Amino acid sequence: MLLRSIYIFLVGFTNCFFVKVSCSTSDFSLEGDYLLGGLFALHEIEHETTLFSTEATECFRHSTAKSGYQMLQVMRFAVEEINNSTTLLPNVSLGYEIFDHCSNTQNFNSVLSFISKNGSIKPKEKLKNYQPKVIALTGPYGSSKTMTVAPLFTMNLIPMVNYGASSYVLSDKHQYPSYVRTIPSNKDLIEMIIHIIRWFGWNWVAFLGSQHDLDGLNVFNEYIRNTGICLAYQESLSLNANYSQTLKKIDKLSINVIVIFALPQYASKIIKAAIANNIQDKVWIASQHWAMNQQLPREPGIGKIGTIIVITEKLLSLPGFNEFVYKARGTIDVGRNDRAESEVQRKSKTCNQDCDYCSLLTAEEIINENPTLSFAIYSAIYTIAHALHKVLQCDMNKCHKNTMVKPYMLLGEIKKLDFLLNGHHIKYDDHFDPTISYAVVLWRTDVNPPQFEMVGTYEKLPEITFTIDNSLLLWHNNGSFPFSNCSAECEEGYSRKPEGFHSCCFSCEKCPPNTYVDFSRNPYTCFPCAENEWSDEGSTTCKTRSVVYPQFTEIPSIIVMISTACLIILLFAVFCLFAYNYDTPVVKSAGGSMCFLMLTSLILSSISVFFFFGKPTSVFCLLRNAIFTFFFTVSISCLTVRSFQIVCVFKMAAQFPKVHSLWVKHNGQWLFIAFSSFIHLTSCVIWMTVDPVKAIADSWTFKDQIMLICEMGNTITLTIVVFISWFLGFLCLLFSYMGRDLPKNYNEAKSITFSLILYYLTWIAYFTAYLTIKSKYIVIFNAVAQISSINGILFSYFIPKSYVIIFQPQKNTPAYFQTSIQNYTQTISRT
Ligand SMILES: *[C@@H]1O[C@H](CO)[C@@H](O)[C@H](O)[C@H]1NC(C)=O
Ligand SMILES: *[C@@H]1O[C@H](CO)[C@@H](O)[C@H](O)[C@H]1NC(C)=O
Ligand SMILES: *[C@@H]1O[C@H](CO)[C@@H](O)[C@H](O)[C@H]1NC(C)=O
Ligand SMILES: *[C@@H]1O[C@H](CO)[C@@H](O)[C@H](O)[C@H]1NC(C)=O
Ligand SMILES: *[C@@H]1O[C@H](CO)[C@@H](O)[C@H](O)[C@H]1NC(C)=O
Ligand SMILES: *[C@@H]1O[C@H](CO)[C@@H](O)[C@H](O)[C@H]1NC(C)=O
Ligand SMILES: CC(=O)N[C@H]1CO[C@H](CO)[C@@H](O)[C@@H]1O
Repeated sequence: MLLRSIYIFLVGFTNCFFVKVSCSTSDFSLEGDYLLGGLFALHEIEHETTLFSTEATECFRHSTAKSGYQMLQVMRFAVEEINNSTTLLPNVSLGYEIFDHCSNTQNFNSVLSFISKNGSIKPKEKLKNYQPKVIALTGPYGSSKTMTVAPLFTMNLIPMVNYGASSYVLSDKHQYPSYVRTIPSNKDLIEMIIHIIRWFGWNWVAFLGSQHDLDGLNVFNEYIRNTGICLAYQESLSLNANYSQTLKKIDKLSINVIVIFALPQYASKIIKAAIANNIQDKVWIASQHWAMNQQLPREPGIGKIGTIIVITEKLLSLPGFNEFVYKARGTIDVGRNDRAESEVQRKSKTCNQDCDYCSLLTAEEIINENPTLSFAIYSAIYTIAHALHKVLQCDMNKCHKNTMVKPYMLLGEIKKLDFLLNGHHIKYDDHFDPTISYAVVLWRTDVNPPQFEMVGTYEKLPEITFTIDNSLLLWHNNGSFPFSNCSAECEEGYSRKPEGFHSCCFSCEKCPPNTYVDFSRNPYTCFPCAENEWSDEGSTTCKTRSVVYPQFTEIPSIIVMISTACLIILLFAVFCLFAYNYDTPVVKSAGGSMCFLMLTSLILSSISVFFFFGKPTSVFCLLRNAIFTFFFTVSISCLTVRSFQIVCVFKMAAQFPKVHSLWVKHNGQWLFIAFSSFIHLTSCVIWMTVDPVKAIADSWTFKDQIMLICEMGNTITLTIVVFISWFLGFLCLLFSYMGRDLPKNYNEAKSITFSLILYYLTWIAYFTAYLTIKSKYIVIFNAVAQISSINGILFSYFIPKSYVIIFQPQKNTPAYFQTSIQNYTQTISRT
């Protein structure tokens, strides 16, 4: 940078003294109390020659740029308006010096002239004493040209109020302290482009920048982070790049949205290449550099390439400008006549500048040029004027003209400015960037002549508001909305599965059952549902499961409970009946006191049925199963002993009298009951402690329900428990079978067999159902199995005896029993 500056300096110096500037009246200069500088590109250099050549560029040798001349006229218009104004700078006149600045590196005489004082430059002069020729300047056009010359102005804090350099590097006030601009920086433009892309929901875009404007691409890459936009293709083009190859690549990648962030000469090459290569139906988003280009929309075949959306500052017309141009042309026309007469005279008119085409342009040609930057130039001049107004402490009528005006003073005032210009707020932020509103403009290439139609706006102040009127947009393919995503969005209930490098490219997968996908949370994951929730395949939410268990109030529960209550009442009644008739032979033959143990056990085991209903808890689970099993087994062991004793009395007493007497002496029946009950109780305790039954929530049987059930505990211990009671039952069956030919009133073979078979069958049925049927009502089967087991014993064993006690008292006498025993003994001895 330093070397370059020194080089520029030297080249400039030499030029400065050779090109002697002295002009009276022309488009390029105006006398005034205070001079402003203006740098406009009236010519365009197609190919810059190498830097290290000592020759200064002569702009007029290069191709013309009519828009530059129009910009120059805008500046002149603004200055004249300010001069005419009686309030802004009363009795103070502004003048200007304007130069054609066409080269990035090789025409600095203008710049050096601006910073010189009375024809010479004193680089080491103090800021306070420094009084260059111009108090401020506007221009040049383009970021790289600006960056090249900026050091010469920023060195002495001469305000550069720029209308045409948008690089965001220039916002850095450490490097460019005196750089002010009236056009948006690239950062703002890129933000705006991203807003457009997001508005239409595209995520697969290409970005074409130019080598001169690298920061557009950098800013774009930085700002699309976290927006979901994928930059599918990017390239910074040089003027002699192979454009058709680039466009073909873009087409191959199915990118339908192309951002062109480049100066007009690049843009027109791209658009022309697109037309030549038959690239069709794309959306082109244009940066403001070429937004309002006048030639491109007239290009034949441009309608085919798709829709062109451009962003630009809100187009603010300059009232009075057209009249100004017409008037100015009138005077120049006179000058042209003069020219015919005297070549020398013409030279002196344009003086420092050679601009042949300038004086040949008609007023219409000037007015019809690209108006994009007009307001930027206009507001740049007004910004300087308002700052000067403050520095000179002007009021409505007069200014303190004897105040010394130094450039750095203007800069300080510009920072604080806030004024209305044509109803538009002019204000600068901390980076000297303007707070501006933009317009989204559609190129109507379908009409003749082509038109620019405003379809949306973007305001930065007071807050960012962005609107597009979708109904105004005419899309290229018969109005159907253009698609530019790498992958189409997944359907509801499908999650994305990444494919390749870009986050926008994915395939879709249906979420499995009991998971859901929530795009606002993470579109790439199927989240599992919570424990108490469920979902079908391909869901976006989970539904709550219903919690089910047999409730007290349900009909089946009520029926079961009522019948259990009846059963208990009946058992209790039998208990009372037997107690009342304790001394009768029927009760004695039925086992006497043992009957009360049996009945009590049966009553207790019936009570367990009530624990099947209501919300299961671990206590309920324990009570419903363990109590029943234990007490019912006690009853069975009583029955077993009972059958055994009958067989004993009648058969063994005769054959093994010693054994019988031992049995009687030691209360064998109670010992047996106590023993078997103890064994069973132990097994029950083991069952309950090794792996206690507990209430669990079954969420796997039904997808939409949680069944509250009791787990059956350890299978082995459970089997032992069941086996003991079943084995006792089996013994009972065996003994009653042995005593099947005993006297009728002692013979319980049939009833015991019946009750035990019923017991086995109901439990086999229950276990079968338990293994096959899945329902909350399965526990009711369990309860029914318990009730019927109890009923079996009650109805086959106790009810017939009760019947005899109540209705056949004649059979309930010792005499009757004696008779039947005698009959039996006779029968036995006969056989
Ligand atoms: C400035 O004033 C002159 C004379 O009063 C008038 O002819 C001219 O149009 C004015 N210019 C502008 C830009 O208002
Ligand atoms: C305008 O300025 C000139 C000198 O530049 C001065 O002679 C004249 O009095 C001023 N007029 C007013 C109204 O201030
Ligand atoms: C400008 O320079 C010329 C000679 O080149 C000299 O006569 C004149 O006094 C100088 N003016 C100022 C204001 O220094
Ligand atoms: C651009 O590349 C294509 C091949 O992709 C080639 O055919 C064409 O000649 C090239 N054009 C230029 C100007 O280099
Ligand atoms: C647009 O519509 C016209 C007729 O309405 C049809 O001929 C043409 O193929 C359509 N173009 C597209 C891209 O759909
Ligand atoms: C394209 O992707 C964006 C998100 O990146 C999304 O909002 C939009 O709906 C998608 N468009 C289509 C048509 O799938
Ligand atoms: C060229 C031009 O418009 N000059 C004007 C500058 O302003 C003064 C008044 O402030 C006019 O008298 C000039 O005509």
